[in-house]
Amino acid sequence: MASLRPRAVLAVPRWFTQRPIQPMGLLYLASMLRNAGHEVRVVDGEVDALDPSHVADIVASERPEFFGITSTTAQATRAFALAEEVKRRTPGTFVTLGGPHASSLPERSLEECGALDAVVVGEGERTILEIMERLGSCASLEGVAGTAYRDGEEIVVNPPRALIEDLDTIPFPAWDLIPMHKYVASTWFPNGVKQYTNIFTSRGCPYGCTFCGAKTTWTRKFRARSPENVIAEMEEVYRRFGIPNFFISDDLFTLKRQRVLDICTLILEKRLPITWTCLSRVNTIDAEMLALMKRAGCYLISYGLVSGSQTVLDKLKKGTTVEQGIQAVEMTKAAGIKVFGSFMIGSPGDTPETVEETIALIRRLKLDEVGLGVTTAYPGTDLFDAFGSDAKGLDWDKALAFNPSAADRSDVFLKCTDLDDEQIRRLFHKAMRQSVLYNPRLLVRRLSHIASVRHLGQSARAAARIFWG
Ligand code: B12
Ligand code: SF4
Repeated sequence: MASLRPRAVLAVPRWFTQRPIQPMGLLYLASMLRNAGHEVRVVDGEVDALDPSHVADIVASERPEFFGITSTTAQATRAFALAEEVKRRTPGTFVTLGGPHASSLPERSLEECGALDAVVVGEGERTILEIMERLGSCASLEGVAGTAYRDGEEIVVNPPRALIEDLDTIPFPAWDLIPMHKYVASTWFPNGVKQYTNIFTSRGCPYGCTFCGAKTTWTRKFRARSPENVIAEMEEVYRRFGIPNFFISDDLFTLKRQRVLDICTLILEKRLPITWTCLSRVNTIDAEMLALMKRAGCYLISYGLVSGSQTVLDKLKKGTTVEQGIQAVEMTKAAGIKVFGSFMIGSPGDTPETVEETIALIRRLKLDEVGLGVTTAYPGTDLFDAFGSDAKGLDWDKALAFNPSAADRSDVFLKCTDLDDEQIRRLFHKAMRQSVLYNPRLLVRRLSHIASVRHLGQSARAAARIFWG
């Protein structure tokens, strides 16, 4: 007899990232659904280059009860287009959006995309199970915490869902549902490393940087998995897929010192031959900790250095100093760990002079990798509340303004500075040029990590835009 259980298809909309990243949110949801006995399929439209019509074909053939899309703000227009196509082809399927964009703007998402039956706000693992139960009994989403839904012409917003207290209770991501070999490692890993896996050992960050949207999904509460549970996941990935490289994508992996030491000690005790990278914050590390991290396989640490101007750091409520940033970089290099530094141009308080301070800092630090962005008021951030919440008719497709790898992005999306667009463009390109020109090692690293003809083309176009406008 055919199963009467509801089935789900979860999808990432096609986009244009240089290197697609495993859709961790969907993989967690999928493993949760499977554990509860539901059949589930994950479609990564980005890694498999699937347009909405292709994904809609898959959904039409599967005829699932539930179709869920994940999306950041930069992907929202594509996510809406995908929802419309699926709804048009398979009207009986319940169509939902989750992820940072829906969590930041639930009502607006339902208003802007008529094909969405509901959106999920925040942590999704328990919410999706409850939605599936409701769909199974044909009931509405009335009272389902962490959702907003359409009830006739009305949009109903339910109360938020309580966070999962013990992260160890969440099953490991369902990696077997995606083509793991297609996710290619970047300069965040040693040359020659082809594959890697994302891993989250904690959720949330207590700090209050005004440009950050992490609080939308996780609140400011920090929750962590036990070191044993983290190591068990690493061992499983290594055993099942032969992948010994991990990108610890936690908002702030190094927040709890003892926990980091415990994880490193376990890696060493188990003699796991792994390489890993992580995201950190300059006031949460010290020499002893870095030395152990290095011994346990840490290859690179990414710091949000943000600006060379203390005034700008303070305006962004970064809560760290330029000097702490310099010391953290030096300490990390001294431990033999590579450093990725992220900077932003066009923040509140930025003037041509403060941007020059940022450029001077980038030149001085001679980082192994530099990430540069134009400060953008993304939904879910304090900056959005200050600069963007009243803006009407925003084109989410432009939310990656000035990202040099994004084709034809030349206007600033929701800027938060007095600098005009032309000044931002000029200073941004100058910072890009100088971060490379004064640091030839960085150029060599980037060239040696070019992964495909598509990637080569994107990189060449980006370089042309930076060097010749
Ligand atoms: C890894 C990462 C990336 C990767 C991959 C992005 C991707 N699309 O997966 C890379 C490096 C490419 C990247 C790039 C960018 N990123 Co990014 N990134 C992250 C990071 C650190 C982790 C994402 C993740 O995997 N989280 C873990 C999983 C478990 O969480 P999740 O995806 O949110 O899923 C949970 C819930 O949201 C929900 N859920 C999610 N989807 C769905 C779907 C359904 C149907 C349901 C029911 C539930 C549900 O359930 C899941 C489990 O609880 C987050 C920070 C963060 N705190 O999440 C930033 C973050 C998502 N990125 C952000 C930004 C701004 C960007 C960029 C625009 C930066 C830039 N200027 O270039 C680009 C845009 C890229 C894009 N494709 O849109 C912002 C998003 C803000 C916003 N409103 O969009 C975040 C929140 C960072 C921040 N702290 O502000 N990013
Ligand atoms: S930018 Fe980093 S340190 Fe600041 S709030 Fe976000 S995750 Fe925390």
